[in-house]
Amino acid sequence: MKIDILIKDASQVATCAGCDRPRRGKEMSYDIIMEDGWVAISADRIMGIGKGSVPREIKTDDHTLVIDAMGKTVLPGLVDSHTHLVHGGSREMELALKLEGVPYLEILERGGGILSTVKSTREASESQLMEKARRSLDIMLAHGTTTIEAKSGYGLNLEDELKCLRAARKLDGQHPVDIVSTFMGAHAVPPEYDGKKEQYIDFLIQEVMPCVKRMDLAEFCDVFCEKGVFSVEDSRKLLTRAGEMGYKLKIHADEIESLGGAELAGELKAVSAEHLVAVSKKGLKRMKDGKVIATLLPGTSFNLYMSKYARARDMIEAGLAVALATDYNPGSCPTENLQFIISLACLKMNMTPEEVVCAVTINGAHAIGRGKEIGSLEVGKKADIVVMDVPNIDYLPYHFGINHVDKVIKNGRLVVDGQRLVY
Ligand code: IZC
Ligand code: ZN
Repeated sequence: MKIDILIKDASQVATCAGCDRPRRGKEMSYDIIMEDGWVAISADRIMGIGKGSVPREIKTDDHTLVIDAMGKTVLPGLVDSHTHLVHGGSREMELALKLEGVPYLEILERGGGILSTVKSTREASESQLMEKARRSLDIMLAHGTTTIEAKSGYGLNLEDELKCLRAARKLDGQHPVDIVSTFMGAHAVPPEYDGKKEQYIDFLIQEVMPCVKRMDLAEFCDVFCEKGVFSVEDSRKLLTRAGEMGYKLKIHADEIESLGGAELAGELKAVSAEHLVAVSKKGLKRMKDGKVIATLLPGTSFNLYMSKYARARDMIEAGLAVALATDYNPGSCPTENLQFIISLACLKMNMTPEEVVCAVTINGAHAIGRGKEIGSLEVGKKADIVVMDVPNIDYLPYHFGINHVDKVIKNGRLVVDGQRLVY
């Protein structure tokens, strides 16, 4: 077989291989790493991987790109399983309020926060939204992220939700980063439905969700279940109908207040529950029973000035599968850099480097329904691979705040070389 790319002599290869479902509890830390390894790629697939020197049957020729990864670490392309990619505008003006101590939910109550981004998003054209999102995708790719999830939820009417979802779908076709879309019309109640939340929920269920599904613009449905936004009852109604329409389910649960979103995720067997900073013990138990992935977003705690971070250790000890993501959005977490999240997860949530690597690769892939294709380095999987200029995975969280990426291979193609985009 023709080898298009051969990566050899890597000091470590984080394979994350050998488990065809999310890794739970202790599974998150064993058999993640292979010392001194190589990976062979043919077309868009991994066709060989191993330890030590490359065996003779792996035949290279003049056409093979040979990457010497001596002193470097090879990982699966990072998966950012929770982002709010497509939106207009920015919210740096909220920084001063935040510094004065005004809470996130109060800024939203005053008509700012999410609603200020809704205004900018409605004012933007589809191509303006695409150009802004494309710049973010480039930053993500340059930092080693090869697949993301992207939520709608800044349009909050039929036309503007469709505009954002179409933008994501077009970018998925045009940009090397793959995008899995989530419909999140239940992100906030828009101004035209102020005081009429029930009617807004009915509008989503009767008009928007069936239309998005018919146009095949989103695979998942998500709800911002939070005090003053959507209650557990609202979320149950929305997500139950979403499930009947064929959406897979996610839920922003117990981010700021312990409402019971995690319990609901377990009850509805959601694929994942996100945030979970204020989750109850019962919530964790229900999630375990429902095999719900815990998607943790420590960048949000960091950026919202919260002293509390999600209790990752309790979750892992309870046997849950944990994924980590940026939550990239213009308000609570304006960063595309998943490597910074890796550092926060270690330093603020006591996760080990092995657990963190698992959480941004194979578990992230399962959290967006792509665990069979990506997230680990094994024969037959898609060749989405990052070469980091670090001698081992411990170095990633340790040397924080910088970009460690040397090369990125997406779908078997070199797309980042020496930190420069080359696609
Ligand atoms: O725009 O503030 N938490 N949604 C739920 C967000 C944060 C995004 C935002
Ligand atoms: Zn979010």
